[in-house]
Amino acid sequence: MAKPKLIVASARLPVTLTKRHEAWEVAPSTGGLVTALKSVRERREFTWLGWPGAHVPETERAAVTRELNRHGASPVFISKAHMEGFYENFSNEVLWPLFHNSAERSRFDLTGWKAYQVVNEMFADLIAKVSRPGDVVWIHDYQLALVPELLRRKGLNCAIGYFLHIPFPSAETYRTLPVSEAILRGMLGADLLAFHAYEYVAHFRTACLRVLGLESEPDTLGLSARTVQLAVLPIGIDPAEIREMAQGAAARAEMLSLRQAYGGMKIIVGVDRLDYTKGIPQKLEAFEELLRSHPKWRGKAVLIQVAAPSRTNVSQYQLLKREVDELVGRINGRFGTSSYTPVVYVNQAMPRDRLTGMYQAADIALVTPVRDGMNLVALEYVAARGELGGALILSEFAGAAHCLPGARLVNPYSTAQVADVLNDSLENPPSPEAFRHMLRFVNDNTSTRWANRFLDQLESLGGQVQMPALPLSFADEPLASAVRSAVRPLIFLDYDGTLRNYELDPQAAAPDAQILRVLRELSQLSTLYVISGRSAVTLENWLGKLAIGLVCEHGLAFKDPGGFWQQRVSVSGSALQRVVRPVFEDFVRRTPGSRIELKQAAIAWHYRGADPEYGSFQAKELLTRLEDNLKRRPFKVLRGSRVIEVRHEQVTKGNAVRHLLQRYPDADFLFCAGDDRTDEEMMDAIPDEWRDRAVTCWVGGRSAHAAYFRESSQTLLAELSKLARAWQKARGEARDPRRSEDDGEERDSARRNGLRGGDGKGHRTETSAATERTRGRHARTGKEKRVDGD
Ligand code: ADQ
Repeated sequence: MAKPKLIVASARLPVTLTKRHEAWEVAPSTGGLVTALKSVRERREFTWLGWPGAHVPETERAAVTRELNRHGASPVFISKAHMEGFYENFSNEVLWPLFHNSAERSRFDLTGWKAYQVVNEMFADLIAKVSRPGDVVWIHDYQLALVPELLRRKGLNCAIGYFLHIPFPSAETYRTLPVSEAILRGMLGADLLAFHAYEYVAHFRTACLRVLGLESEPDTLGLSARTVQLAVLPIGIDPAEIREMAQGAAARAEMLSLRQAYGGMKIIVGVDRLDYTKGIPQKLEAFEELLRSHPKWRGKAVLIQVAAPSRTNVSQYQLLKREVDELVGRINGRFGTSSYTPVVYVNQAMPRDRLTGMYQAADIALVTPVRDGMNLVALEYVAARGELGGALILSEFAGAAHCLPGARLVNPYSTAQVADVLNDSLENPPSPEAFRHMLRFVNDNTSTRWANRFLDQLESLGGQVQMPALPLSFADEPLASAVRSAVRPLIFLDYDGTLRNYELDPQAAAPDAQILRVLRELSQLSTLYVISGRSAVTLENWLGKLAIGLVCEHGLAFKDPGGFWQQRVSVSGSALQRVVRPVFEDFVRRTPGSRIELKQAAIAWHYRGADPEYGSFQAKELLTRLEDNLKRRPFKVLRGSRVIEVRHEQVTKGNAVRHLLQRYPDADFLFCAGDDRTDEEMMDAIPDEWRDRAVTCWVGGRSAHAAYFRESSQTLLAELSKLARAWQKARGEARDPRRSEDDGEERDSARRNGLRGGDGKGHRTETSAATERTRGRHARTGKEKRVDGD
């Protein structure tokens, strides 16, 4: 079977677009990513999306698109103003410095952020347009961090992968970003999130914990509806291409000319983009220190520093250029002679084959970024030297330091240390063994293998990401006919995360006017239950005025529409009090900011208010303690979002659903929606004989437990509103909605829909006054089931 299509998105298309004689010409360019994807492109259908690198007038866009399509590329046309905000400001002046641990350089600006959102949306729109279900989407780098989540919101049924080419900063630095939450949520839209080094994964996990309160494992992060895979995949280069270049005329000429020019001298090379992350001033200072503290190298060692101009219109880069110019002048003035120039500074991009020749001529490569995602120059030096061997002095703050154990690692901020290591490397021949170690890594971890590993891992998640669930739409068949023919519909809805977004403070999640309106409309047309983990008191306060059924504490007690509260399961709670409460109290004492919540049949330990990392650590220990204490007792431990809850095993939403379905056997349509683990129980409890009349919906993404999904509470509510209108239309009952504000109408509405309880007696309908009297009270019935932990 042919592989699904691959859609790659990067800020910039790997092409050069030029207008010549009124016609646009496309010249494919090379680069690490192009090489990495070369063999993938040959094996499967492929499209590359990105900005084409030129501003194309509206009238010429169709022609340019056609031309780019011929090269397997699709352009995202971005206006000059948007490009300035999206690329120059937000990407390069905000995210770039911040992600390289330099918060003080980061210049947040609302206009840039808005443009970033707009452009990310444009990418997501185009991906949605060119993709088919089952395709694979691979998004690259910090410029497109929002795209994964935007695609998910569009309900794209594709595997979504994201690779970050730059470091992820420490959580302390990351939190200074004013839109830290949005960027994390954007990235978390991916099924697979990969980084160059585990250090970045660790920072990312801490940021998710501290900013979003999300816990994770080293390789996975569980969201309510799905799991995000985290991976360490350091990028590689194409060593064969470098070996080939090394044999070519340009490389050989470069090498010979350098050897001739600096005969008898040791050659140290530095090759970088002229960027403040690359540590060029620090490198120059270390070389100056070498010449100062080890005078024997004056006239005997030369530093050839090639610095390709970069982002030249950004002021910080202009300042850096001036600083480097001055430093070079100072060193050459201080130690140079008429026949010796200590620093040879080339402020240009050099052709790759000449760079290869330069590496071949160099005794030492000096790579000292103050922060770098990976650093390809280090890998290129190793590949170019090959069997010649050589010495690589590498900053411990480059991702490459995690992969090249044969390198001499240095702290670029320590001028004296770098100077000493330089001296040592100049004095002593490099260890061939250490170099072979690095060469093996470079030869094994080629860019092609890196790309294949990423795609294999992304596609191996297939079962998880390509779930058959469809976006819920009551207007589309077969749902539309099922809705039209439903005479006795039944609706089960979870509350938190399904009807209402989560709030940091659970008590702040009261229903808004829209939720109340939708529930009210539906209650007049169906039998509706809100099935929640919340207490009866909270549900009563928030929803008690509506003519809907309520199920509290995951099924402990229920109230029929317009009826009394009844406890379905009787629990004494004494075992919970005796066995679990002391343990929880101990953890409250030991974990500042945490607290206990006592429910009728459950005890919960909330640690959202505790230090996020310490809270998670304590939660793990608490789980181990509970496992020991609760052996062979009928309790279930439930891990929610920053909460651990212990409750009787009989009290589950699944049991509540089974119970309700037995009471409504003549329902001809069941709609059930939820968003978290406890709702999986609810969906899984629907018996087979109900399947052909049941519609299940997951909120927040796809789930194996539901046939349909909606992206958010907002979109579910909109759909439920449409459902109500469809029924109103079908029953010719469309009424002025303002009238339903009246409580009296609500009381009547419970009776109006045709559904009766399965005991043949229907459920009790109370007067408004009686409902008030019983509000929040748990009336025991003779039929309740008694369970206890003793
Ligand atoms: P960059 O920041 O661009 O990439 P780097 O990994 O060093 O950094 O790649 C630079 C490339 O440009 C290399 O292939 C190098 O040979 C070339 N280059 C550098 N200076 C040059 C010059 N003067 N003339 C010509 N060519 C020059 C981002 C991240 C990195 C990560 C890569 C890949 O910042 O950390 O390694 O993506 O993921």
